[in-house]
Amino acid sequence: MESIKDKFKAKSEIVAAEIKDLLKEHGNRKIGEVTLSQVYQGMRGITGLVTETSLLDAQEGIRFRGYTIPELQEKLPKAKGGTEPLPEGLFHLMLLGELPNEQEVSHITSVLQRISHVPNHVFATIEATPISTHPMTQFVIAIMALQTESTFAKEYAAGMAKKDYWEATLYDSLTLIARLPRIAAYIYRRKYKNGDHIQPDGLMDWSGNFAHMMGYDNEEFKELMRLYMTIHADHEGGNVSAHATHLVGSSLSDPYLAFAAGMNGLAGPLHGLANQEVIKWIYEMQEKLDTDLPAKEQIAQYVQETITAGKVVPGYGHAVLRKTDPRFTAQMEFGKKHMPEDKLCRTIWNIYETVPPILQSLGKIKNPWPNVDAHSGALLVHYGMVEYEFYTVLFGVSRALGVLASLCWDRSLNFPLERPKSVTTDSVKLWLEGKDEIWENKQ
Ligand code: CMX
Repeated sequence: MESIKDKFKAKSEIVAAEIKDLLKEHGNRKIGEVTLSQVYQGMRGITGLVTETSLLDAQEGIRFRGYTIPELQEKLPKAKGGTEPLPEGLFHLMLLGELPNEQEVSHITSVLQRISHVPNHVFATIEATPISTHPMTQFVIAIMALQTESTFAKEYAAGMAKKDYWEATLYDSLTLIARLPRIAAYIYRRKYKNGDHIQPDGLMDWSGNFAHMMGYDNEEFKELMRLYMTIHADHEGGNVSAHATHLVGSSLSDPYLAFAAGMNGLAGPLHGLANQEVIKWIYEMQEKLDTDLPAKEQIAQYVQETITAGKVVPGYGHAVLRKTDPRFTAQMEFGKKHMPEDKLCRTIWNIYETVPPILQSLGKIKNPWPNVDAHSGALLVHYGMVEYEFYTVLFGVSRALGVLASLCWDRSLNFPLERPKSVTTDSVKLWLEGKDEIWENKQ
């Protein structure tokens, strides 16, 4: 822990000084203009946040501290005998801005192992929910139960000075990341495997141990988890889970409260829940067409029916991306390498060839291409994880790496309470009539 802490402190002091100079010299420079449509339509394209951990390019996709997914796959340390990156390494990269070597990654793995013990009351809280409770709801409830462990909350109550916020945030973030796999695996085994729980293996890497606790000791599945935990970790700062974590954290709610807020956002079907929706939608299509390998013409027909019914095609479209999501491509490559004949994967690839032109023909969708959620479920089903309601929990465990690394930066850079201006439609009308200067910044 000490070495991560010391390196983060040194790095954040440098960045804080750079930002201070940057704002002194350029603080008044305009970064863009805002239209009325943007205000009404989800603030698309308005730059209003700083998130250090990753940056999304509409054409190219995500870069984590400047590195694309294929670059991460090449450069980040791997598990022994593996070819996919260890997500602990990505956390190091996002937190410290530097690619780690093998030793640095093993250090993070062993720190996480040491602080991974989940107190019993968290399991008791999960057990208090009806078994039918959605896994994401159980996950959020468990995170809230774990909040009793927050160092930030305790130290704040004891009068912690502002300059020390980052340290308590880092400690809480690492503790949460260490414990989430055990919590998620507990929910999985409780809901789907008759409560037959599997103890952690203290010698395994973070994702390998997660796979093990869920009951998947197949080496290939562990590799999938390493890839999965890497590619879902971060998608710059404006997406719902990252933004909600940042927003709630800005009121100095501790990392547990802030992360739970992010997870509530991830549980929405237009965001992380889309991974469950994709498989549910395909299962419904298979049932309706009475085949486990529908032809492209049948898929096209089913897509039309979905659209006519006023529903979205899950796994397609994106608020920022305008090309195929490289996270989709990374999973497709994993599928082509490990399960080229898998019928569900072949269906995903057929959907990929069928859906974009249909969506494009609607004339309103900005991005007809698949996002990360279009592929993930099929790979999980291949290894036997068919319980699609659980998929968003996997996304959530991964997302902790990015949003909590960002929260550490928020506190170390002393970012203030987030409080954008809102308006009413009546005030917009007055403004249009020249009677009220709502955007003239009267505050
Ligand atoms: N199927 C059908 N219609 C779609 C669509 C899809 N997959 N994606 C967008 N559209 C529609 C929108 O509903 C909107 O229609 P209206 O004008 O009638 O309301 C229109 O096309 C324009 O939307 P857009 O500007 O292209 O997309 P947005 O930025 O508003 O929304 C997103 C982005 C992701 C919410 C949307 O594409 C969607 O609902 N996709 C399906 C759900 C999904 O896969 N979500 C996961 C995203 C990745 C993640 O966060 O995990």
